[in-house]
Amino acid sequence: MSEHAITRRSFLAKSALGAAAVAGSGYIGFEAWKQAHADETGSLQRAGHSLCNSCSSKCGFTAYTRDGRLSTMIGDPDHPYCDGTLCARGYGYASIAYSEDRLTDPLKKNDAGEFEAISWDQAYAEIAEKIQSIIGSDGPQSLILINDPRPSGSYYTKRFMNALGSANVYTHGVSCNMSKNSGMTQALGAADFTSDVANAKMVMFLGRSYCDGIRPSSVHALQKAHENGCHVVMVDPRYNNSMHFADEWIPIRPGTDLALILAMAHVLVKNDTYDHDYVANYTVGFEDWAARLEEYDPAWASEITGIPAETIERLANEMWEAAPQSSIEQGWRAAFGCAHQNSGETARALCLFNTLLGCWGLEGGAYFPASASAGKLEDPKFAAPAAPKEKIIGAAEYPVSSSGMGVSTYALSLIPEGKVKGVIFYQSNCVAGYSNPAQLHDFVAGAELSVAIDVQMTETCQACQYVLPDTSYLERLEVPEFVGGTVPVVSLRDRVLEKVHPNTKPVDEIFSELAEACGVGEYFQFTVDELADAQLKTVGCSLEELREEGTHTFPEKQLKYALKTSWGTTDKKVHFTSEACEKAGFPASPGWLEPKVTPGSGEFRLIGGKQAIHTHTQTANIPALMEITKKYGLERIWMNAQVAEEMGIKDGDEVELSSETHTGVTRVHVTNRIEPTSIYLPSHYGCSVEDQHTAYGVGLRQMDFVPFHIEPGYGGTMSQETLVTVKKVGA
Ligand SMILES: Nc1nc2c(c(=O)[nH]1)N[C@H]1C(S)=C(S)[C@@H](COP(=O)(O)OP(=O)(O)OC[C@H]3O[C@@H](n4cnc5c(=O)[nH]c(N)nc54)[C@H](O)[C@@H]3O)O[C@H]1N2
Ligand SMILES: Nc1nc2c(c(=O)[nH]1)N[C@H]1C(S)=C(S)[C@@H](COP(=O)(O)OP(=O)(O)OC[C@H]3O[C@@H](n4cnc5c(=O)[nH]c(N)nc54)[C@H](O)[C@@H]3O)O[C@H]1N2
Ligand code: SF4
Ligand SMILES: [Mo]
Repeated sequence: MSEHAITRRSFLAKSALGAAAVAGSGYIGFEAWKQAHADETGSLQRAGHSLCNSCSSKCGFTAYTRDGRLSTMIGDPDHPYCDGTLCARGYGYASIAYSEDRLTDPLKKNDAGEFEAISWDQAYAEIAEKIQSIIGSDGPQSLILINDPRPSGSYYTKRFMNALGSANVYTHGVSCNMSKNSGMTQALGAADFTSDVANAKMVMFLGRSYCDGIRPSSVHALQKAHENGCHVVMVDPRYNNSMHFADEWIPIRPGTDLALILAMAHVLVKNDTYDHDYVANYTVGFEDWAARLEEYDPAWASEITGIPAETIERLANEMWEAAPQSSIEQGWRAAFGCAHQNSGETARALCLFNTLLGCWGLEGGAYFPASASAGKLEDPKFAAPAAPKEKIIGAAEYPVSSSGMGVSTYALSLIPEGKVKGVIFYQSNCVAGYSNPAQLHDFVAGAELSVAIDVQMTETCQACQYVLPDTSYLERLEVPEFVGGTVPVVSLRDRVLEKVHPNTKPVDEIFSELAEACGVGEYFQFTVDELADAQLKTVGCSLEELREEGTHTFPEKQLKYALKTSWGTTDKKVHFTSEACEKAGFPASPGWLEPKVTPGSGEFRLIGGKQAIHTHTQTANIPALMEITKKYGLERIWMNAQVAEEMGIKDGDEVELSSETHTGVTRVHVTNRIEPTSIYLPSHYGCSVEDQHTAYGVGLRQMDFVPFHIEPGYGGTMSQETLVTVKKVGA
């Protein structure tokens, strides 16, 4: 245990974060919970197992009801992401089932722009007629579907669109991690490695905060790293909440992480301190990068990043001294998931830097999780529709983007010219979050057909002609979810509550019935129960067994540490150079690429970031979570204290925030916890839908301040390529 771990932990034990983290190291089992609530447990019933739907981690838990109402949830000890603890959002979001703002009936927009309830039959018939008419006139490729991948969502949306003949199924990737994953794929032929932080000697985080952008198992790993004396470095324009478990804060100017990586790589190559064997045996193109790196010394990077040259040099040397038990963590969203013009190239460089450390696959280095998946289903009723002949729209225009996620915003931008005519959204608030909301609204509103399937009225629903009400996640069984980890698992989202609103329908029914109406019902001649059972039988389990077990582990597939020597690229090597990148207009190996915009005098770069108690746009309407926002003024923007003083702005002042696209008024939090060229706007606020009675009008929405634009080659939304000014209201 490192020296300061003791003092920090005793401090932490008093804080909410500490309570969660400490609980995480020895999870609170049901027996302990029952004892603590002994006098209330009269009619408490195990209602079944489910998966949280408050974020993409989909943590597993067992649900308990009292008199049919959800009473408590106990996180699975063996779920790779949950690791025994749910986060505050997991508990808070469960109340969505009972939200007064739930959608209860299918809706159609009338000529006055107001929604009216219609029957399911009418909704299916009208939507199907429009789908068929669009296919008849323009072909199936003029239909697109955008979804946030969830177990049943991923299965049914793809099946439905492919049955119609369209390849255009998009995720939320453009505004999450698509650029990062695409850059990594260019270097490694794979994305999504895991830094083994709990066992590492040194880990560097580039704008990834486990204690803000929460996944419980990651928080636990970081706590362990800290206790084990790992040297944890947070490179972030903000002193984020993961600093509780870190040793150093390295404030950096947003959008400049690529310069930092290039300079650290320069130091290793110049000093000849890199893993020669690994580079010689398992990589190609090193010489090209080594030559390119010559110009990127720490003094050069210091000018760009604002980090002293000595610090860059020291960090590079320390990473090498700790190697191979060191790595740069892969990041997720804010810094280079989709943020800047250089996001994809930053991710590519990051992988190449880790390659110099020789850390791949080793304990304390960076590994790819073990995985499990369902086998092929033999019963012909599950046979998939033929794969569409054409590629997803955007693959040609953004050639190094990950086609599995797709450039949804580009596809939407083809609506005005008539190349895309119909759009369906499933569990996606695209309009509020994927790029500039006003522009996205106009695109969607101009479509010949637009449908949103959601649980509450959102900005995306408002832009559509039809809105279909899904059940809440607690009221439906879904396709089993296979999750990778050190021990991979399969886990079940099941019905743990009776339907709260009788006229809502679960996702599997909606797509199966809509398929029937569209004339492609032959691909949906099974229930989700039958599908789940058939999938589980391919891995030696069954629906009945998983209903009991909740999360089923595959211990025989447990991860074994071993140097990774074979990669997913064509020649199975790590690629320091990429032909695809070169064709897309980038250098063969990563070099410096400036962000699109750089602040001048009086301007700031607007950065976003998660808060531990909210998810994207979907939890702001949960009263218990919004209560916390209001109590602590969490919707405020952050401004550097010295800059604020120079501008005569005080903590709590009302300020006007303006960019080229939007102006809004909010309060300011003046703090030393942010570097001077950045303004931080928390990601979860600014809901503009009056029907969300709790969320409406609180705070500002980050994406309003960002113009509609797309990262060249990689297709990301460039969510932080915008400049803002700040003015005290009344000044
Ligand atoms: N509480 C909560 N947890 C979540 C989610 C959620 O919505 N809420 N969503 C989940 C999902 S889908 C995702 S993608 C992840 C996101 O997880 P993260 O990527 O960790 O999320 P962010 O908070 O957006 O960004 C992390 C940090 O990057 C910093 N940053 C911003 N710009 C830069 C930059 O240019 N360089 C550097 N070095 N740092 C920068 C921000 O200040 C912030 O502290 O979180 C997951 N977990
Ligand atoms: N403003 C803003 N924009 C963002 C982010 C942010 O934090 N703020 N985060 C970015 C990131 S990292 C990501 S991953 C993406 C995420 O983008 P999305 O995946 O679109 O996430 P949300 O914005 O939370 O919207 C989720 C939608 O699903 C709905 N929903 C919830 N439960 C159900 C259900 O059971 N069934 C159905 N049918 N719908 C349901 C919610 O009501 C909400 O409208 O957004 C990105 N853009
Ligand atoms: S991290 Fe929190 S919100 Fe996300 S799935 Fe797990 S418990 Fe739910
Ligand atoms: Mo995300």
